[in-house]
Amino acid sequence: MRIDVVTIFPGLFGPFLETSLVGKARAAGLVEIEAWDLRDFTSDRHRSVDDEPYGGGGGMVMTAPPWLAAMDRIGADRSVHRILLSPQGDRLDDARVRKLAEVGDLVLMCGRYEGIDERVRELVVDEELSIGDYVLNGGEVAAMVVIEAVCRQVPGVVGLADSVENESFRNGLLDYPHYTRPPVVGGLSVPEVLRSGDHKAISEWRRRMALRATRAKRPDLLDEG
Ligand code: 9D3
Repeated sequence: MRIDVVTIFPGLFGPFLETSLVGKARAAGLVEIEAWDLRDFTSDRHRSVDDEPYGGGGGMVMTAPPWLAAMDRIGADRSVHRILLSPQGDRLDDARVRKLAEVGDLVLMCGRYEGIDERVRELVVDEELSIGDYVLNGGEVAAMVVIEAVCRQVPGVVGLADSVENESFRNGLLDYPHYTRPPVVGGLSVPEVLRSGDHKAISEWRRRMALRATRAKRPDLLDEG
């Protein structure tokens, strides 16, 4: 799995790519991720990436040439799947994440300002994704969401394949409640069954609690299943 990110803020990705599961996956050579600076693909003295919109109106629009130059270079030697993160995109969900993990070579394009010149979309974008109905300042945080979710699906990244398999959304249910030491916190005890050593009873209790949580908070997940 290789992921290239193109952004005017490559610095945002530094610690993110080095920390936790994503950092370990890279260190283990399971995923290769690189953040490119869009301004490195400009050809003017000011390295500008935006201009005023044709037709007027407020705000600025990202110009096409740096994007086209970046897409010419990234993936020139191989076949890549180019994803534009944008509020107009299809909503990201677990099914889409699993599909992306199977693609292999992804390029994540992070927009800023009011948006990108429409011709970039027409010429080089394969897929457009949003992470939800709220306004972000640009695609960078959304790209991190895609990276983290996709990396988890790469075989070997999550130590036990089993834990991905049993994960929330995979079985269509929300998670059951978790407890660890100490046994009493603020007067609240750990449910007795979890300390019983009865693995069958524990597993039944967890299933029951997962169903209860799903019914209460996300009944839509039960309808679909
Ligand atoms: C306030 C500006 N909006 C006018 C209707 C349009 C707009 C343009 C650019 C709103 C947000 C953005 C920047 N957002 C993204 O690039 C973005 C995003 C998001 O805002 N929400 C959820 N997913 C994504 S993916 C990329």
